Amino acid sequence: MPQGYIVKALSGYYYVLPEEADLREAKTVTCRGRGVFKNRNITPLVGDRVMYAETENGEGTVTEILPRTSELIRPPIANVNVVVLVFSVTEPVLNLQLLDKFLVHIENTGIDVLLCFTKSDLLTEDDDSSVPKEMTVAELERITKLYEGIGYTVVKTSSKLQEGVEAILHHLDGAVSVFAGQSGVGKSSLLNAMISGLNLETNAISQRLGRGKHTTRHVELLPLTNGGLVADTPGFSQLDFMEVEAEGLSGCFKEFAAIAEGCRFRGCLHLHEPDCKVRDAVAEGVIAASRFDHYLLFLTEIKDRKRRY
Ligand SMILES: Nc1nc2c(ncn2[C@@H]2O[C@H](COP(=O)(O)OP(=O)(O)OP(=O)(O)O)[C@@H](O)[C@H]2O)c(=O)[nH]1
Ligand SMILES: [Mg+2]
Ligand SMILES: [Zn+2]
Repeated sequence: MPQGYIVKALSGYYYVLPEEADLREAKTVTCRGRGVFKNRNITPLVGDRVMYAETENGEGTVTEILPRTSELIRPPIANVNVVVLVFSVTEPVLNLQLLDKFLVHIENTGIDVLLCFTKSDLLTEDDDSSVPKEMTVAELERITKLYEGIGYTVVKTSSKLQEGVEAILHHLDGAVSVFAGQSGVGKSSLLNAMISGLNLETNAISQRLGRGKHTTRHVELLPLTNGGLVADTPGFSQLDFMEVEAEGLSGCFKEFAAIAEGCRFRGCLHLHEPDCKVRDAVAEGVIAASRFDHYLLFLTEIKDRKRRY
């Protein structure tokens, strides 16, 4: 029985890309799910590797879902190896608290992350810029060093100038990846710059609201010519900590992990416990203050969430 990847799910149909297909042709087989899936509460996801049977009308039936290596809930997608976390240097303004929140969620899934700063063409040179929302070259450099120091790969791009596009492609070689980030940061624009002939809908940010308006509305995996698959996703601005526990939060801050092993107490929350090495590291500047501030903030959010239920 043939195998393939579900690259799109829409209105009860699964679009399956045959495994051996020439990715540049990207001819998919339109499939229905097997009847028993519904009874067993099985939902095929975009990214699923499946077995399918071809039916007489040229369509098909997904008969089996192969074991998943990962499963994301938002966006709903399976078998992702890399999340490309996309933030624009400005428009919308770079929000490090939101960036750290996304990172916590991704670290919690265990999937690799590639950090991408878009719209580098909008960086300003002057440090005492009169427009406060603008981002300077030096400031982005500082932020890049911070996240590289933690161990993340950071790529700076401009879809407008076609800058950094090759670097992104290189990092996604052969992977199943997903673009995540706020609405309007330029995810679809970057994909258009990466894949020749692609023309995803993109949209200017509403000036009045100062944020994007969710131009991309569904999840779809697009073939990269180097053999990878990449998904554009609708941007989202709200994330909650439904899946992260207070005890697990520290472990989602990558640079805390090794240091926390030196804390006197196992399960130290780095609040007021004696002999807390994480707090020491913050005082010494080894851990960035912004990261620790966000840790404390998220910890409070998690505890408040618990109280509400
Ligand atoms: N100056 C500049 N503008 C860009 C760049 N990339 C995207 N934009 C603009 O930013 C706006 C939003 O781009 P999109 O690609 O639609 O953003 P998105 O992240 O896909 O947004 P959603 O689909 O709503 O999540 C558009 O007006 C783009 O023209 C860039 O590299 N430089
Ligand atoms: Mg989009
Ligand atoms: Zn501690």
